[in-house]
Amino acid sequence: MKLYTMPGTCALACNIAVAWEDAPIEIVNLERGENRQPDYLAINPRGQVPALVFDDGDVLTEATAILAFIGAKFGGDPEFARDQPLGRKEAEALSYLSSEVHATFKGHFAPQRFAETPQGEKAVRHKAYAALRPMFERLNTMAAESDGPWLLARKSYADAYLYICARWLERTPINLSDYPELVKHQQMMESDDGVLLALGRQGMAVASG
Ligand SMILES: N[C@@H](CCC(=O)N[C@@H](CS)C(=O)NCC(=O)O)C(=O)O
Repeated sequence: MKLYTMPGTCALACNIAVAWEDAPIEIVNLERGENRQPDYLAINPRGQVPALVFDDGDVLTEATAILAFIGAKFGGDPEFARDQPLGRKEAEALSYLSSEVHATFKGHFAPQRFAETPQGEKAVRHKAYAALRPMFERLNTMAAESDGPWLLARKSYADAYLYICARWLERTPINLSDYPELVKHQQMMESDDGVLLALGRQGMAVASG
């Protein structure tokens, strides 16, 4: 199996899960732009990462679906099964990170999708920041209530997704330091061998230290 990633992208969450499970999945780290070339468009016509290519040629896209597959196939902990309390919470957190937080970042990374003029794009970005702040408040509260530093009671794939979403704040006017639990979260993640391995495989450096 091959997992297609690109520096700085949400594919990092899947890459971290691969590292945590020591799963036999090769990481193929594209350079920016390669995702829009015919070779990759043949894999994912939307030109987005992540994509997981199976040995029989089948392709799975969508970060949360890939994480669900990795957990089901390689994750050995029954507490993360979807019919268990922790597994239910992990599914909920991943859906929130993907469909709410990640989707809102599109207003920052691709404002042209939602506006037709430079002024309109500026307004879209402004709206995205206004929407992201309470989302990061909520994530900060979740981490605080979980007894920290993890988002849930224990380290989960939601931490991997949260880590990359929090890294995207570096590219916005929002400061991670406004969310102290998430600063601690980032530091914990960056002291984790699996995270460091995944960062290296994706051509990324740590944010802290
Ligand atoms: N819904 C998809 C979104 C994937 C996505 O937005 N990928 C971005 C990186 S985070 C991407 O590949 N962007 C490159 C592009 O669109 O050209 C998922 O959750 O996997």
